[in-house]
Amino acid sequence: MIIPLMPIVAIHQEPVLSNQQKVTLAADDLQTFPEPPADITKRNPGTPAGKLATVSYSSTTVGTERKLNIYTPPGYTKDKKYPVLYLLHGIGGDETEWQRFATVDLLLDNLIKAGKVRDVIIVMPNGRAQKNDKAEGNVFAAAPSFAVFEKDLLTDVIPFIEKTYSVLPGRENRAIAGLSMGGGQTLNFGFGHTDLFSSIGAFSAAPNTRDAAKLVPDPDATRKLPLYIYISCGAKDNLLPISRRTHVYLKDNKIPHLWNVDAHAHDPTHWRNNLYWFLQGAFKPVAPR
Ligand code: FER
Repeated sequence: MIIPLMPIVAIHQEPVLSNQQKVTLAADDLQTFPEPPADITKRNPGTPAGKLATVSYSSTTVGTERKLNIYTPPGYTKDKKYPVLYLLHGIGGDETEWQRFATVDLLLDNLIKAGKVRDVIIVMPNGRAQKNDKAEGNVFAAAPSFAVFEKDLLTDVIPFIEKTYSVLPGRENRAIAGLSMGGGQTLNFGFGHTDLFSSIGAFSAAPNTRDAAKLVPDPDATRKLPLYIYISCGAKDNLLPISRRTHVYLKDNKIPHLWNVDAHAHDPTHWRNNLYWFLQGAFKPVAPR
């Protein structure tokens, strides 16, 4: 009998960044949030389960049908309306990455059951806005398409979600967060569209992050907005200076934000843990000061 060989499928990971141990910490690079309990993504048989689905939308930006993953909370019904988090992956990922790295469905089921997070929809799109949006070959070559994704998100993804799902309108009900390239997209798109988003969460933001003065050109106006800003990076991640320069600018300009430097590197544990803490403050904007 001939047993067919299974094809070897390459599972993409975020790039392993070199010299991770050589990061020098500044005095206020502190761990604001503790390590979460070990069981935050444990499947608990008695806990109501949300649904994870893959759906397609027509992208006028790219000119193709594109896929996104979406989590709807337990008991999701058209009779209620829900806030939405747009959650963006890294340079080596796609719409499946957050689920693979953080088991978003189990994380949310547990947070909702514990009363720590409201019923919320999580949209995980593919942030590589080009015809071939697979994470293949030299993943860095697709970096420009992560900027093009701003248009796809605003003109294609959000309108599709808001007409297809039972969604609360308004900036106070939209959050954006992401890891690495997706963290840079989050800061660029989030600060660029504070009329659309009230919560911004960037974990291990990559060098696609705009310079802070371009990101927040009018600090006096931004300071007055009800805006929840959460920035994190691992102490062993050599991209730390990117996040730190954003944090320092916000701090110097007295713009309220959270800054969490934990002991991790450029890795899924950092992303899962910081999504866990970010979510517990999202949709509850910090009062203007
Ligand atoms: C870079 C280093 C890292 C870069 C992007 C990344 C575009 C992204 C890493 C990731 O998403 O994990 O110089 O330039």
